[in-house]
Amino acid sequence: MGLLLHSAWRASAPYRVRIGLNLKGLAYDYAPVDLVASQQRGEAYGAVNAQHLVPALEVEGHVLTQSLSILEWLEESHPEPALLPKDPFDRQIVRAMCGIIACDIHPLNNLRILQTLARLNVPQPDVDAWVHGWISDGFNALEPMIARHGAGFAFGATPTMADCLLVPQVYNARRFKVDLTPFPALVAAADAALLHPAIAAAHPNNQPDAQT
Ligand SMILES: N[C@@H](CCC(=O)N[C@@H](CS)C(=O)NCC(=O)O)C(=O)O
Repeated sequence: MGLLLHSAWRASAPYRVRIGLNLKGLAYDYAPVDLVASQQRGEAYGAVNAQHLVPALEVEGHVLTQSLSILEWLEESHPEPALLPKDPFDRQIVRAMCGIIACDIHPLNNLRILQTLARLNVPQPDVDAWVHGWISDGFNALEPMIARHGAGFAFGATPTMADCLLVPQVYNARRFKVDLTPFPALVAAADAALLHPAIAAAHPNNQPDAQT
């Protein structure tokens, strides 16, 4: 099966999908989209993803968008190794962890939101407070969940979808210099996950379009 991932090295939504693909052991081709140059807003990329956001995953004539639903597709089409636990209540917890990041943190800190704040002339200290506030708000909810359910990874002792989302969000938090000291369990899980070879390979610095 040929897979082509439209990605951007530092962007967290494609980073989630790279982790998922690597954990499933699936090789893919990489199509870089330059977000700084606004390539995602152009006609060419719009023909791939009408929402003008990365990631998009091309597979067998289909174009899959929305990172969470791509991860769900991966899980359904390639069940092993499983990224969701077997028990329905456990699966729900993993999906809730994903929801905190994908629905309640990331959309508020996305590039287009930060560019909107800049256009509205919001002073930089207020932008920083916005970013830090929403990340910390979500992490406040995640920390006790990971402390309770994590056992090396965010949930349990093997990587799940929660790690696919947590690792990029912690990368983002560090990039924006968020104080992570109130979140020891969360940080420990994210840092442990980074040692997993499949997750390490998905790191922004290891992408063909990395600018370090
Ligand atoms: N909910 C979408 C979010 C996708 C998204 O926001 N991607 C960001 C990069 S992390 C993007 O393409 N931003 C470009 C922009 O804001 O113009 C998903 O999970 O795939």
